[in-house]
Amino acid sequence: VYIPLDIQKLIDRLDVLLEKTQNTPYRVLIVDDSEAMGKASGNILQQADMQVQQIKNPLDVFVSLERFMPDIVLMDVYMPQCSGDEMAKVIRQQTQFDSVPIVFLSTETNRNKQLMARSMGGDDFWVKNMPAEELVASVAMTCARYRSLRRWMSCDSLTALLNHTHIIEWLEREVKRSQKEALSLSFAMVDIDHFKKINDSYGHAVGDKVIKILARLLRQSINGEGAVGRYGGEEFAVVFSETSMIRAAQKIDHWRLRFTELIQLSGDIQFPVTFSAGVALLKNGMDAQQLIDAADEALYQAKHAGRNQVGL
Ligand code: GH3
Ligand code: MG
Ligand code: MG
Ligand code: MG
Repeated sequence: VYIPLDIQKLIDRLDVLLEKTQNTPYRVLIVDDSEAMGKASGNILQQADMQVQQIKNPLDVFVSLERFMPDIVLMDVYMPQCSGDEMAKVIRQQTQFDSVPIVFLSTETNRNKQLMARSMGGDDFWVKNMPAEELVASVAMTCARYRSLRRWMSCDSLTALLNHTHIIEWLEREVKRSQKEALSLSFAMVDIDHFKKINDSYGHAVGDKVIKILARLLRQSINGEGAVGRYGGEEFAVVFSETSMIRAAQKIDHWRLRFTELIQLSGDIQFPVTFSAGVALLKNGMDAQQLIDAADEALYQAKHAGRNQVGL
């Protein structure tokens, strides 16, 4: 027996169930050579508050992946320019699109052909013209699952900060935005002083605790005005959006004093624990790597000048 469901109710329930990670609508890319076929699914998903982009030529898929950044790709299989499974295979060869779910949406009901297509790089195979509720629910569940996976993949497990790859990605995005909109952007590298001594004197577990204390301080202090990532072991990267270098340096200097206090309060370590930092400002024509290098150089100077200070 087919029981019609209220689509919005269903989605609300799924969101609670899957702890939807962000409040932005799911973005769905539909690739189908038949505009009418694509529209049929697209309209249903739009009615469920999803954002839909539709392309007829599979060869346009890379432009959409980059600009539209879909949460899911619904891929037709039979298309004149290039078959959907071939397309999926090519998408999977690009590491940056490795985690986008690709689902085939086709009239093909032959199980073997469906399996063949999935083996090329698709995650699932759905047959076209399924009930609207089922399409909406399936898309929502897949998007929620992958969003939550991606969130965990971008986090460092000890500190829950952005990991190395993702803080660099964040910086690259901010560099582009700042250049385009003529905004100030500052970037800092923060490195705990003589961290080896902490590990050697008190053991790795206490060392981990010190890293966590600094991570929490940095996350709370940046407070949405940028981003913090764990760049490496006891080294952190801080992106200061729309912030001058002097302002960024003042902030870090304040955190520097607070960090030493927090460690003292924790009562674990009997000698003062400090960090050094290097700050750099994005200049015209610089790319993210050059900004990282400049902050690294400033950090090196701070260490060289006696540590426990902020270098410019
Ligand atoms: P400097 O003042 O020059 O920065 O001295 P340092 O001792 O901090 O220098 P270095 O960067 O060479 O040492 C960092 C040490 O941090 C080396 C490594 O064993 C330790 N480490 C890296 N990751 C972790 C971690 O996750 N937990 C702990 N406890 N130690 C770590
Ligand atoms: Mg087709
Ligand atoms: Mg260090
Ligand atoms: Mg270091």
